[in-house]
Amino acid sequence: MGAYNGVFTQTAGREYIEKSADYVIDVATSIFPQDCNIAFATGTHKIETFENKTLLKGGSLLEKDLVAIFEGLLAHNTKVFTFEPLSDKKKSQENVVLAIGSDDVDFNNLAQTLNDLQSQDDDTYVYLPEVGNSYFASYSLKIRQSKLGRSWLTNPWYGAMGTALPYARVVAQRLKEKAEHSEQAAQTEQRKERAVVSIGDGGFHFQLNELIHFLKDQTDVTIIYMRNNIFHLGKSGDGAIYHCNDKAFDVHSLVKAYQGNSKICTSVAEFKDYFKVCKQQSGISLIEVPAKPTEERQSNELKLLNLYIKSQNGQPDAVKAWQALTQ
Ligand SMILES: Cc1ncc(C[n+]2csc(CCOP(=O)(O)OP(=O)(O)O)c2C)c(N)n1
Repeated sequence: MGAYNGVFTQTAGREYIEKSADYVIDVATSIFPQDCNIAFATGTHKIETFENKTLLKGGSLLEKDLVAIFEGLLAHNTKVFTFEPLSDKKKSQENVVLAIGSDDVDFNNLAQTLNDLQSQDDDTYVYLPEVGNSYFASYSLKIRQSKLGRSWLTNPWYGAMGTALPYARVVAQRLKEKAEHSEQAAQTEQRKERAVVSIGDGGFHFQLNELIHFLKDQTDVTIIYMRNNIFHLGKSGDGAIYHCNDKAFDVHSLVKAYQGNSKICTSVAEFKDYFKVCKQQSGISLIEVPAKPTEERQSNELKLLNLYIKSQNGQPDAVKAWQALTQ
């Protein structure tokens, strides 16, 4: 049915969940509300308040105990029904952003750009979005199964920046080990996986100490460096405190010091072409994307969140628009 996160959901399953579901088995979600993003606290997550619900909580690594329960259920002789999801084409097109080659690439089309790339590629991308605009934009990513068990990893406490590069370092190490093992075992299935970080310039700059490890370990990573020269998410003024970068900063010289490769990509087409090149390169590959902190360049998630905040602040147009979206 696709990922569900209340009003932020863009998959066809949302309508079914909100209008047709009469019973819910909630699997492995029983964690502190503070640690997750139940519709980013807008109160629009229908599962959260659903009465007729069973919560299944596992206690083993990668939910192996819950997998056993589902294997048991599949083998059980129970009456089944056919579920026909609305096809993605039939659902409302209003929020669907296309990644058009000549358009500038930015947060508004980053997820779609990556989804296009992932859908045409047999290899899996393991995404590591950093808190900031990258984190919110990452909710529209369509992910594949990874050998690691997860292909979207971010800080479990989503408020804290600072983990994307250290997580990527370990993910890249593990992917390298797994690739080496399958080579030794002469396995025919040699699908590669790639660590893909998306990160703002603010978050990147205070984790730079991690970059040396990719060189030392000879591991591979693609870093999407969303450069807007400010700490944008949560910014509430124009003070110098938000200026996390300098226009003269040359990220390419930095990447070169780590024997990596990089390029500035402005259009969606350039981004897609260079992303494919990065996948063939070893070590650090960085794509610098000039991002603009304007409303139309924000991800759908951020636009909705801003609308919610404005409606909570009582702006009449925003109140109306939010009601229309949620009723
Ligand atoms: C350790 C830490 N410090 C500060 C914050 C508050 N904070 C959340 S997002 C953000 C801005 C992120 O800026 P950047 O990495 O440049 O990404 P952008 O939002 O501009 O895309 C800040 C300062 C935080 N969440 N964690």
